[in-house]
Amino acid sequence: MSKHLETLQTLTEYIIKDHPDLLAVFAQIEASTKIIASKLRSAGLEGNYGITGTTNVYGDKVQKLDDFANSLIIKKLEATGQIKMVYSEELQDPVELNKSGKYIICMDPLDGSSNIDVNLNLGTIFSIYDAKDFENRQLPNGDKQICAGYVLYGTSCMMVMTFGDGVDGFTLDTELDSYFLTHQNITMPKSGKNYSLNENAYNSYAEPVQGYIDFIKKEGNRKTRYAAAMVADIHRFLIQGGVFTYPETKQKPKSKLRLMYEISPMSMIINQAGGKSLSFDGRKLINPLNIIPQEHDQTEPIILGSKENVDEIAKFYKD
Ligand code: AHM
Ligand code: MG
Repeated sequence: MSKHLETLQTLTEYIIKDHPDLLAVFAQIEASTKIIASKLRSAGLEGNYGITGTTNVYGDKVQKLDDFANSLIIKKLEATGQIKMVYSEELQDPVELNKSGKYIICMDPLDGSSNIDVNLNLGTIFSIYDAKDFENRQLPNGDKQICAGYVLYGTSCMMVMTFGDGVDGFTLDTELDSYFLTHQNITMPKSGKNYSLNENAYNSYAEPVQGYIDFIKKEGNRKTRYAAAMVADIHRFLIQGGVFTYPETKQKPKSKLRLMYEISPMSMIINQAGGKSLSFDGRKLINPLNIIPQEHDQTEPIILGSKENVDEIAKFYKD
């Protein structure tokens, strides 16, 4: 073996060293994501493609593996005894696991579900909050996250996370069944040529977004990168630079992506890696981490990525 794995910190060592209170929680997130990764690899063989026949709170058809990932993570988290509430993209209502639990978890158990049946990239997104900060079922707001992370189920399985002090990435060694710290202190490029945006919606975008699309088309040296899984696009941009957008449209001023499950955790990660994240409140661009959720399934427009790319788009909102 030429991997020098003995020189790399494991996820467990990393958590023991700096966040020992979260050891049980991370042990269970780790276990869940390893099982999900394995289920995804064998989905075609085990007949796990396809839908359950139900729809979620957003009207999306729930895939069998969406349901599997959601139930699995909740069950694993419950076993820690430390989780007060779980809010999930796949739950109609949040679940209370332990009244006196120390933490609140928000998650998108399987992001990019349209990729399941075609064997493409998927992710799990999670946020951890201190339950003390949110009495009486007050919804957690992004700037109070104590940790935000995602797992990318790609050619390798990777966990990327921040505790508010930089971003680190761990790669799963499937032979040893452990995550190893392979990407320390990820700093994203200040700008990049990549962008993720559904240009087919051009006619329904508002003027600033149309202006930006016209501008980059005229310039002619950008690269569209659309994985249909936010985790995959963001991971690319974190490493290579670029900008991810899911903006407001005339028909849907609140766009599609979920504040508590997708926007808040990804914004914290991007900010911690030196990037930038903006939402739009209908009048002006705002920091999405300052939005106080009114509903757990609230959606918001989002632009996030390399700082210069985000600032470039922001100019079209000012003009
Ligand atoms: P999901 O969590 O239901 O899978 O939806 C979220 C995904 C994002 O990951 C991705 O960026 C976006 O939806 C793609 O949307 P669309 O399929 O409308 O292009
Ligand atoms: Mg999602």
